[in-house]
Amino acid sequence: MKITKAEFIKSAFKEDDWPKDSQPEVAFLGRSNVGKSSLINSLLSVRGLARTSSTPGRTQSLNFFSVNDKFKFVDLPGFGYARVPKNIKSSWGEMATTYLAKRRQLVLSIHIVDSRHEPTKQDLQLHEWLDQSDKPRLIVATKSDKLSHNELRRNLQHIARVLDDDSVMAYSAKSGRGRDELWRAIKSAIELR
Ligand SMILES: Nc1nc2c(ncn2[C@@H]2O[C@H](COP(=O)(O)OP(=O)(O)OP(=O)(O)O)[C@@H](O)[C@H]2O)c(=O)[nH]1
Ligand SMILES: [Mg+2]
Repeated sequence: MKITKAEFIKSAFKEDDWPKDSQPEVAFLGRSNVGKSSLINSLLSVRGLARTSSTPGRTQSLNFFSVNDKFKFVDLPGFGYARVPKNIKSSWGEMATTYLAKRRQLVLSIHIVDSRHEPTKQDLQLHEWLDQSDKPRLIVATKSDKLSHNELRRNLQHIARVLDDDSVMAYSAKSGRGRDELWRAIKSAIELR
């Protein structure tokens, strides 16, 4: 995919704030600090477009990015971060699940997990939740640069088994590993719409 234009559009804290046009949207979901914003920046080759941080819980609204004036990326808040204030914590579920359930523009959900770690209870919940909606989704195991070849292979198999899904893609925002493969999947989801 050739990126000719990538820009931040807006942060949405409620449904009213969602963009009104009908362009297809790809959502990025996963545990806090797993690397959602980094993945978006890596796909778009723009450093700092989606704000990243070593402080988990950085992204607390739905952040919309426009790509090539044709489709959008949506950076969803990370779940499972214990130290965010309670009101924000409970609003994750609400904001993100409302978006996932209602958004007609959503053509693909990308569930991001850490290739080093066991999927959490919340990963399993999200996975089940996405299973029940009939929208396409895929699992991306990021930070793969932090593992040896053998560790990565083992962990990918493990994640695939635990989440009962044989299509787990390895990714690294640092090296760009998996970027072409993921773009192919995104492209076909957008075109199939
Ligand atoms: N080595 C390595 N580090 C990564 C990779 N992806 C993300 N990181 C680091 O992981 C940390 C969290 O990344 P973010 O992209 O901010 O994670 P996030 O999921 O958007 O976090 P929240 O918005 O807080 O939920 C940052 O310090 C990143 O630099 C990767 O592929 N490899
Ligand atoms: Mg983020």
